[in-house]
Amino acid sequence: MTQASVSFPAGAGVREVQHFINGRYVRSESGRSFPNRSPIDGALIAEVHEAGRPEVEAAVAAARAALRGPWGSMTVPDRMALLHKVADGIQKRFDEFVELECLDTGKPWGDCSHVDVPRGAANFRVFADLVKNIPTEAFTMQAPDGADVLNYAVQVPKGVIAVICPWNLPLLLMTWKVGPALACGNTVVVKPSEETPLTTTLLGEIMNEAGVPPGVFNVVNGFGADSTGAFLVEHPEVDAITFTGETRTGETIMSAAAKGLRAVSFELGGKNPALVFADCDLDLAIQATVRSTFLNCGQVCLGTERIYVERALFPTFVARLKAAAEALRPGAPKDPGVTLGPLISQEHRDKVLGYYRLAVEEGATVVTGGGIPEMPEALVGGSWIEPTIWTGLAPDARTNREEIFGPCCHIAPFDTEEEALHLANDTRYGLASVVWTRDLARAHRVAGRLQSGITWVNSWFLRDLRTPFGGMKHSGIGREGGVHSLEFYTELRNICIRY
Ligand code: NAD
Ligand code: 6OD
Repeated sequence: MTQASVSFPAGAGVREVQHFINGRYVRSESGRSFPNRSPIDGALIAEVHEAGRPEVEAAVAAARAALRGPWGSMTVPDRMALLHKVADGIQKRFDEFVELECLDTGKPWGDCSHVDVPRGAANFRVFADLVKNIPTEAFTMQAPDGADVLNYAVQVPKGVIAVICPWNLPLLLMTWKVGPALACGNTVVVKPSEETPLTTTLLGEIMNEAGVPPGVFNVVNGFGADSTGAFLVEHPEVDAITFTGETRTGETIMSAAAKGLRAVSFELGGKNPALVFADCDLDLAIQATVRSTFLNCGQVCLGTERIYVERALFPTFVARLKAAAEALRPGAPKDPGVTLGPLISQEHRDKVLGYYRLAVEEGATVVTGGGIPEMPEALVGGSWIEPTIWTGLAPDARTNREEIFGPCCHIAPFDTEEEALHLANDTRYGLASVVWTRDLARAHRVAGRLQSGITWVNSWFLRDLRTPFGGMKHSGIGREGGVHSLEFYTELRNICIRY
């Protein structure tokens, strides 16, 4: 593997992950760092510098200054050309990004090279192309004295954007925000998850290689509460905050954002339902539900944790999903045939195993899984866990109501469309839902009544990046994607000229 030259200077095989501020990699003034361990075997993969207030201060100051520099006066075509160069840079070092993302998350190489890294590049291209083609509103009118008037709207950057990211799709979710933020002319300070700092930090090199001016893209590494994340969102020179993570963290960040009345965009948790009607294409439904429940070891916010199946199909569906779950092969990212990685950390595994125990206490029948798989000796230190399916729980069981964020789901039967809708919507979350049916009229009817930001019919995790993305209820605030991202990352100004 190519060792990244600047961000991870090799030191006895363990990377040193620094911050990326004003176009340079820097260490923490305090010398404080924390270990980054592989979820595959628990091995130490990096020492990560923890940004204190001085580093956050420097990053925000650099981002503020960059708004006044060449970046601020760059033409839109030039800015968009730079963002395409960033995408090219990710593609040029594709394998390095895949390697680092796999190292940090433990996910299978195939998943990372088909989903995470291609989307990392696409997130720059899509928004660069979109911004170039965005129209503006303009009206001509007459003033009372008959003078001509041109009244039009212009979009200007919001300023310095704090980007706070989770660990499940580190590069994909970070660039999903950084791409549009930069396309709109803002500057960013990114705080990757403490669990997954590698690809975000590497992106600094790509920015420099592409010629993005210093200070436009900054990275501060560290923890959330009482650490880097909190220092960043509290910083008065941050103009807006975009965050992906847990609903509870969103509440904390929202109170920090209240000071100074900063805008927020939140992509939060979910407890997503799938409704499977007896007339569905069962092969397709099983194939996609295995992905929606177990992809990334169940650590996808759009993943399915509650499945409702029309009673006639219930036993067959349960048996088919069980067989498919048991066919998943856990293992290291590059091992041939591996389809399941570990959970992100031992701490997260403890949380998920807590739910595995709770489900049994709440009266669940364990259809499959429920524990820790036997792994080869070299991998026993990893945070491996069995894909798990339950039946038999009451709708108000905590297992059925709280986001687990692991490779698990509960399957329950339903008798009528109305009942299925009631069960699906009976949650405080509203991120995603899936409907499986061949009946087009039903598809429209049910999709229209589901309370979630996105509903997939006969598919999952498929969408045009120009469409809105976000959650209802406790799953988010605002929408990103296409012009909706541009709404968040710009201020819309009204200019009225009498001439
Ligand atoms: P998390 O909320 O624990 O952490 C997310 C980020 O916030 C991390 O970088 C963390 O350090 C930081 N953070 C924590 N406390 C903070 C504070 N007080 N101030 C500032 N920053 C703080 O989430 P996670 O465990 O990393 O990710 C999993 C969660 O993310 C799940 O709930 C999942 O559903 C959600 N998620 C949602 C989406 C979506 O699109 N809706 C996408 C991915 C993940
Ligand atoms: O595809 C995306 O843009 C997106 N935000 C996906 C979120 C996945 C959650 O884990």
